[in-house]
Amino acid sequence: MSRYMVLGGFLGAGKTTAMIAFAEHFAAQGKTPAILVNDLGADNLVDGAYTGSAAPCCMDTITGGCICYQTQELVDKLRRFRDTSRADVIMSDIPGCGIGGLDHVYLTLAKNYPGEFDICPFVAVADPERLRMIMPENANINLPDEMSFLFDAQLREAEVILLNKIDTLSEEKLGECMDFLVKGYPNAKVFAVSAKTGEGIAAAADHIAGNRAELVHREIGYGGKEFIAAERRLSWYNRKFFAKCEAGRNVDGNEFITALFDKIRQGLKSANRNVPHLKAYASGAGKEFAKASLIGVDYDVAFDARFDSPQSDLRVILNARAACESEVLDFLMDGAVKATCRKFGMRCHVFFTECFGMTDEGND
Ligand SMILES: Nc1nc2c(ncn2[C@@H]2O[C@H](COP(=O)(O)OP(=O)(O)O)[C@@H](O)[C@H]2O)c(=O)[nH]1
Ligand SMILES: [Mg+2]
Repeated sequence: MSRYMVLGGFLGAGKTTAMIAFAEHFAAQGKTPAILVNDLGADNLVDGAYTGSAAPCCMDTITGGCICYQTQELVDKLRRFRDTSRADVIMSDIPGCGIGGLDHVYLTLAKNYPGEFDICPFVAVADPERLRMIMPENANINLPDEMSFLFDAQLREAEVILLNKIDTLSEEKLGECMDFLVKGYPNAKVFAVSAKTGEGIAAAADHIAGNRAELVHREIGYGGKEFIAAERRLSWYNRKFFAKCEAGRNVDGNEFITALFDKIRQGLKSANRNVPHLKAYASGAGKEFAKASLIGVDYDVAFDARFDSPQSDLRVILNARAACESEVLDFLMDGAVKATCRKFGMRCHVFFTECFGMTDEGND
């Protein structure tokens, strides 16, 4: 029987990076891991492209909505991983607000497909930088107040909390975060990890894969007033475009992405909006690709992969999950893409764009 685990957590907390790190760990143990990438929009996902390139395992996607509300498709994909790929550990993430999977995925699978999947403890990935908003320091991290509800609800829902990005923390700060999580969320087992460096990943992965979910409902206010208020603040933007130099010319693809992100950052900052997660995956004419992330307008652009050589053209997938109205986001993103292409002397062909608020028609 395949084991199945779901990782919840806020935008940019490190769910995708943690799934890839877990996959590396399981593969090194001789297991066959698989990753199911899930998102709300159409199939133009940075996470899908990046996981396909970077993870040592099979991967598939479910797009167009959360796995919480696509049980039949989820079960089809899980069965295919189990029966065709012979996967023994399957991982997937929860998009959107990053909560609700315990009821909508775990309890639904247990009730409607009893005995089919070995369900592991429910996981929340927490970014220490975001935790500052709900910790005693009550930090202003330039996100809407409504997000506090989500950060807390994610942790209350979890049976296992991964305090991620510990490579960025001092000993003192790590102690404070662990103390806060262990005392504040006594129903969860807390692991301190860095999905980036691999620290703590083996112990956390073995614990999750070696245990079973309790399969008991936890009251987290899903669907309530605070939940809806938080959802209303978030919008999704996905674009796929092709940027091409004039014949004989090249650009530095890493600089292109940095300039694009800076332009988006500027636009959002001047509109007093934010982007909890902005992601780009760009591939060139050859096999090289770059992937970058920004977890807010006040942070640095982080590259998970870079181009080593100049590129004559770039196929770019751009995903933003923003605290911004969808109309404003659409306008700003389009302007930033076009301005950046102009700056680099590239022609821009847009293949696909979608932009929606989480509570716009059809999405709530
Ligand atoms: N420093 C550091 N960065 C991390 C770690 N895990 C993830 N990141 C970075 O955080 C950003 C968001 O990670 P991602 O896995 O895409 O988050 P997701 O939205 O939860 O799937 C990326 O730039 C990652 O490289 C970590 O352990 N340490
Ligand atoms: Mg992700």
